[in-house]
Amino acid sequence: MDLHAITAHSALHAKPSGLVLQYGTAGFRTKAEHLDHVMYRMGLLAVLRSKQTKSTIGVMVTASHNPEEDNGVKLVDPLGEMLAPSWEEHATSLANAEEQDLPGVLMDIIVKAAVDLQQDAFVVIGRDTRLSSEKLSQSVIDGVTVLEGQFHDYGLVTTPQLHYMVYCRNTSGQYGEATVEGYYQKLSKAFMELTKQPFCSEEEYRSLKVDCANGIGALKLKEMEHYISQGLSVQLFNDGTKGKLNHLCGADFVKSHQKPPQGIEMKSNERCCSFDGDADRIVYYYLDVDGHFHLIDGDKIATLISRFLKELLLEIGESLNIGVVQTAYANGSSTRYLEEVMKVPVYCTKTGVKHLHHKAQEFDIGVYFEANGHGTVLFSKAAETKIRQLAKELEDEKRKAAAKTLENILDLFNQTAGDAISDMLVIEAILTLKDLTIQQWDALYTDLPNRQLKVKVADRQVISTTDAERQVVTPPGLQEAISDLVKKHKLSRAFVRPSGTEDIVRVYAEADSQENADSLARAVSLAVF
Ligand code: NG1
Ligand code: ZN
Repeated sequence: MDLHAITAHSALHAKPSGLVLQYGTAGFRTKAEHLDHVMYRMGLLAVLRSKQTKSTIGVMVTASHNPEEDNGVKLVDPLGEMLAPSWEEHATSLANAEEQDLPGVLMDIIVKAAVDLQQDAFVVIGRDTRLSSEKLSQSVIDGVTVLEGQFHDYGLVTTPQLHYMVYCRNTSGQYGEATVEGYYQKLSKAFMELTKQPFCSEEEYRSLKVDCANGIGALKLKEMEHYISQGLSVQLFNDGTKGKLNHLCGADFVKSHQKPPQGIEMKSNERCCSFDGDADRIVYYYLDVDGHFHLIDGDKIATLISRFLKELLLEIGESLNIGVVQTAYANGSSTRYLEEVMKVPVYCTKTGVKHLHHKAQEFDIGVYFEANGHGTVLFSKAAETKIRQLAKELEDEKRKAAAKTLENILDLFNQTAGDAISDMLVIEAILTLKDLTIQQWDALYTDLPNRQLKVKVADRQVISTTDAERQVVTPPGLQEAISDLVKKHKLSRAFVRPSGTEDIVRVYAEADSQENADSLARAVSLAVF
């Protein structure tokens, strides 16, 4: 390790003195102009992590649904999952080391994590379409090469595509080929097999309007279009040719404003969906004949999928266990429907997909979705083996066909991360196979009116929580105040937590009417102040 080179290159990516950043829910995120040093250092860290795990590590440059001016970076661990928590701490100390302390902090990590410097290292890099992303990813590469790591730059890819690449590379191609074509081939093969049945050809099912948030999803969907065009015709809006990234469009805008994005033409009852800026989230929606907007969020996506999976298992006659994982933001109606009507066990974890992902790994089939549309379905190795075996060996034709459908669904889901493209294809396949319209899907249950607000406070870290963020621990008195406010309404619930990606406190409230949800959210915001 050439400390002199590390310091010399670091000077080209100098850290603004005094700037402190935290590796949060989704890595580092802030204004792009403050991130150059972080990128260089995450290049260094990725090499160390790669040496330690003897695996390929991913680095994704994106700030997802945040404004164009922002950027961010996160590391992807060997199996395509989020970086291990102990390494998040290393990431934070490395990013915050002042220039002169950098070699010391680096050595400290090497010792603490028992990194064997003689090991080879391989890092794969991806980025979103932000103007700042290209230069920032070059800084990552600078960090990788100064530590003599090998790398492959995938350039413009969606976040879940980069997760997929990491997993493919670390499983010797068993999961799929580690190229974007490999990704399109794997997904489209499963999708086309699912939708090839003759009754699946009705026009109504075959067209979908997609708001791409003016982000990477547009480029990738265009590339993929011809692979799936026999089964689905997608019409792209906000494809980045005119509008600004995530501005008045995209999944986060639609979910938080509960209204259609700008730049999409919607006719009543047409099925529409929105991706976020790095295409790892998706929400659906439509306008009814009266022009009312209906949002179908991550909770309803999870419900559609788990219902479908449960029915398939019943047809196959196989008792694999299914669990659904949500966060405190899940609409109360969805939890009730899953538990009481569908009789599926539901678990609540802290916000951030790494928590949901981890919990979902406990089941044969773990369905996890955040209300904002970030999620996927995980199949345990044993469940996967069983499903593939059933699809091959079952003698009863009907059961065999159901097992084959389940096998294709398994292949269509991205097992590493929430993926807007993969989720969209799964949903489209399910609607087609079940002959369901978007209205019928929406009618599974009625969302409780809800409101999310952001509150700016001097120090958001004074708020700490427990019970998967549903209860406040500190500051004293705040939980009592919230509980008293909640009691004033029917079917109500409210909680607050410090955001892991923005310098704000988030307030969530739901109640029996929109007016009550709004006023509860406002009252709770005042209590936070
Ligand atoms: P924070 O800022 O910690 O609430 C937000 C989302 C998360 C997750 C991350 C990462 C909400 C309420 N929070 O986290 O679900 O997606 O961003 O992108 O939607
Ligand atoms: Zn995202």
